[in-house]
Amino acid sequence: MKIFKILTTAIGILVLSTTLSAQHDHSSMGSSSNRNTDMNMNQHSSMPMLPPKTETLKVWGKCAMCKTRIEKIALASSVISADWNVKTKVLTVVYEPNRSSMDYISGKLAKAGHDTGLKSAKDKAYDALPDCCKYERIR
Ligand SMILES: [Cu+2]
Repeated sequence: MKIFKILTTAIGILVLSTTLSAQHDHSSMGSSSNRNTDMNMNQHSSMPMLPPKTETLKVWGKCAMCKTRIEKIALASSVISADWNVKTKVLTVVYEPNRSSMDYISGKLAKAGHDTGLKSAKDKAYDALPDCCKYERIR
């Protein structure tokens, strides 16, 4: 009699746990509540669908090689378009504010040896530039 009781409770627990886990599966399969949070997250991540920004940054350089390098670095920093003027030393970039920033681009340029209006390159990085690119440093 005792064994029978234990058995039935054991079976009962088993059935209960399987139904419970089945319910869990259901909710993780994407019930309405989960989908709502997903959608909210999507909205959040795409919310900064801000219009592209156009900004200018002073970037010190000297020659056509610098132009290629500077624009390449900018384009690798998630900008939409980049143009560096050899004469004015002004880099014009168009970028999505949620994907890039002037600080970020500046950091990359400084690492390549180019002083910018926001960041100075380390001497080591500047020294590594080809001779034709050794612009006159202001500081
Ligand atoms: Cu150069």
